[in-house]
Amino acid sequence: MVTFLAGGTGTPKLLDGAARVWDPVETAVVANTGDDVELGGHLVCPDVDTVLFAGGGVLDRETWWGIADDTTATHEELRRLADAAELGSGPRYLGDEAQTAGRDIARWRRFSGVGEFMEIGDRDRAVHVTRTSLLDEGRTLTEAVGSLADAFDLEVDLLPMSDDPVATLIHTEAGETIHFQEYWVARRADPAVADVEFRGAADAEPTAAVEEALADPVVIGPSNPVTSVGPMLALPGVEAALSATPVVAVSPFVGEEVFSGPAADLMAGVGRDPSTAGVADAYPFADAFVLDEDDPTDLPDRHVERTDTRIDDADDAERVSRACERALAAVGGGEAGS
Ligand code: FO1
Ligand code: CA
Repeated sequence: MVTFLAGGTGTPKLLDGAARVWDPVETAVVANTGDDVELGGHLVCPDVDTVLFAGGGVLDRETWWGIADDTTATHEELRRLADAAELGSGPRYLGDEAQTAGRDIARWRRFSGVGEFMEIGDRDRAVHVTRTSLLDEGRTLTEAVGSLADAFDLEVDLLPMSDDPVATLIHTEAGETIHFQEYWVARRADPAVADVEFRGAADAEPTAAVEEALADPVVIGPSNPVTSVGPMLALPGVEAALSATPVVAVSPFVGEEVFSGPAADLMAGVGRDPSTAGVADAYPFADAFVLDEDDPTDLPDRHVERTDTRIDDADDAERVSRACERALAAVGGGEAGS
């Protein structure tokens, strides 16, 4: 058995080749839910859904979110209605504390559907309607995602990190507090980041299924350590569980160069070195690292495997997966060379 921690695009790209190395039926994928938003009444779980759609063979691989060739008729009509009625544009937070049973957390991820600031495809929306309806019927998020995984014929066990809400909030240098999706989608990662907060994480729990999965050897793909992996590490008990099991992490950096995305700005924003060395500091529990062959970083107290870590296709993902497998074998997490 092996468990991946997934968020953003880094680990999902690695998973494309992981099935050639580890039996997908014996693979668990714990997905970040700090990016989740309730938008127009529907719970959108971007990092869960990237794994869901990739595993189901329907992911839009240009963007690494949403469903390939999806239509956007409903989204366009939502925009048209807002324009026509001059309702304005951009994210609109819903702050009704009465609906949140005194918990401040939910409203930080709850947005009006007016003008729909994120583009939700028509088929993608069907997933959000189904998920939200299952929650409304009393299922947990883990159960709802399990049903969606059945619908997409997923082989891996896809586990949201928690059934409790956690909201990744960006504190900007300008003094604002905004949800990650406002920072990323509406502001195009433009505001300078002063700090990142995982609101609700201290009161949230990893699920029993996640706790069980974290007893197996763990692979952290080249996901962004701050907003993709950080929310999982902020849950009570997760770092302790990772300290007690073999863990290999793939650096999303080559030295100080990041492959893609906002990882460097976010690392700097939370006071970490935007580099492989900074990732190693963020993952003190990681026994091993897979680093790019051109990465000059020396990690004397960890086992290091080197390969070309750029992942553009399934063959690249298989190569990096094999390096992870060798690294895990070296630190007591299974056999190499299968
Ligand atoms: N990213 C964008 O840049 N623009 C969008 O309009 C957008 C919509 C969207 C809808 C559903 C979904 O699951 C993801 C979506 N994303 C969009 C991606 C998302 O903002 C981030 O890439 C992830 O949260 C980071 O992991
Ligand atoms: Ca460990």
